[in-house]
Amino acid sequence: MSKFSKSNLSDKGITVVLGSQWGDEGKGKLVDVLAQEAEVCARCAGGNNAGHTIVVNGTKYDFHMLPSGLINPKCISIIGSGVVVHLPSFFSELEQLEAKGLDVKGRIFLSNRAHLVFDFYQIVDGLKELELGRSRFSGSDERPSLFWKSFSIGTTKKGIGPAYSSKASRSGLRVHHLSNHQAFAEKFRKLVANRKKRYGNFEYNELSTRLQSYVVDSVTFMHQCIDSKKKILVEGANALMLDLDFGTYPFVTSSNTTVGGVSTGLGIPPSKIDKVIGVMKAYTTRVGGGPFPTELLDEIGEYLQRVGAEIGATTGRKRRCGWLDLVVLKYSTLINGYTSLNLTKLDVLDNLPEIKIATAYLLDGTPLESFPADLEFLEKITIQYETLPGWKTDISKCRRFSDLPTNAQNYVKRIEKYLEVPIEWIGVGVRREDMIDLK
Ligand code: 2SA
Ligand code: GDP
Ligand code: MG
Repeated sequence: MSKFSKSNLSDKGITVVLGSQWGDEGKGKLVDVLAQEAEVCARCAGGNNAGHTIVVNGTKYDFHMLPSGLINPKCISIIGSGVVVHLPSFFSELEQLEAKGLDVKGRIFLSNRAHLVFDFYQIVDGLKELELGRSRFSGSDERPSLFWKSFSIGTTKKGIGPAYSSKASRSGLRVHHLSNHQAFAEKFRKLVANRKKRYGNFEYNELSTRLQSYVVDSVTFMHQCIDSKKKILVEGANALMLDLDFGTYPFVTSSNTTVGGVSTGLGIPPSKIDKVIGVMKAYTTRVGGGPFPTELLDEIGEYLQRVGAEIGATTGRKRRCGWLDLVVLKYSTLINGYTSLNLTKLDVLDNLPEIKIATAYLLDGTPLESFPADLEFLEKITIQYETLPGWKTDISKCRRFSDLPTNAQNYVKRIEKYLEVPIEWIGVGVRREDMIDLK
């Protein structure tokens, strides 16, 4: 039984949790809360570039490739065909969870259509970053990550881009290839031979025998779960502004992190999706390179980084911080069609005397209709901000909307009004229970 009075998950179809900004909004925490009711939790895109941090009963869990639903001992998890899988990381993440006392046996499955990430993809990823960074910043002391015009993407160097590139160019290897050792070895040799010319010699340890008990046809698996009316939760990774098509290209990840990725990454029709929950931070962060219109390079940015503990869960990099950007959120809402929102980390704003929200991008005084495709536009715009008074009160113990100070309530209401989407949860701390349920 859920501790919440009303059901969190749809009983009419699949519930999806997606990042609505540049990632690290707190998707993992919401997935953990919702997974208390879920029978199945699925990942559909990305790989172990993701980092979802969850704190339960004083234990901190960092999920990268595995679905966060694994914390619920009754929840089965599946990694869909849209995910790219680095097998050594898959096994080491499983071992880390087991070391923390989670029994994952028989509860985690992997699509036979998922593409493999090889160690050499990670090397290629790193070398490409080096090349890109160098091309613009050689001989400069400037911090490339602060300049979106830096050609370096600031990837996690987990080999995500090279793996999806191989997939798109039809030379990738998938999980099912591992079941035929000889054919796999031959294909792998070919793949490496192509890269060798440029990036030297690579080796890969075969983990195929160990893997077999985890492998399923995820299309059959998902549709059996749908037909038997199981409660299904999909955990998005990364976020809308990092989507390969709709994000700040080329400063994006290499998968579809938007709602379309749920269908393509799991083999389920959009009509089976009922709820799409957008997770949004009460301010904005971005890790890696690329444009960030509301970025704060001052002491408020430092405050948000420090108080929000904004450090990459996968790479340990400091996350860049700035004001909430409703232009981004509106664009995000258009694409993902959120049925509700989880506003997170509102507590991080507790000590600010005033808080700004970006409400429009102005070009020669006229608001842009939406977030621009051409990043050069961002150089020409001015940002229209609204300033709201802060609340200067610790809200971490608030559990009902009415417990929040009036100024915090007004901040929430302003966001809801602008986006025209109901906020159903508000995060006020890192722990599972630090959540206001507005339903
Ligand atoms: P990649 O590695 O090819 O996917 O990198 C491409 C861009 O996508 C960004 N990216 C992320 N942004 C936020 N969070 C991510 N996960 C980790 C976390 C990040 C970390 O939870 O903190 O630890 O640094 C994530 N993964 C990829 C990346 O920064 C590039 O801008
Ligand atoms: P994800 O990638 O979207 O799952 O987010 P991450 O786990 O990478 O980053 C979110 C961070 O914020 C994690 O360290 C969470 O423990 C923390 N967090 C989540 N929700 C809240 C909240 O409401 N308040 C505070 N203070 N921290 C939160
Ligand atoms: Mg994260």
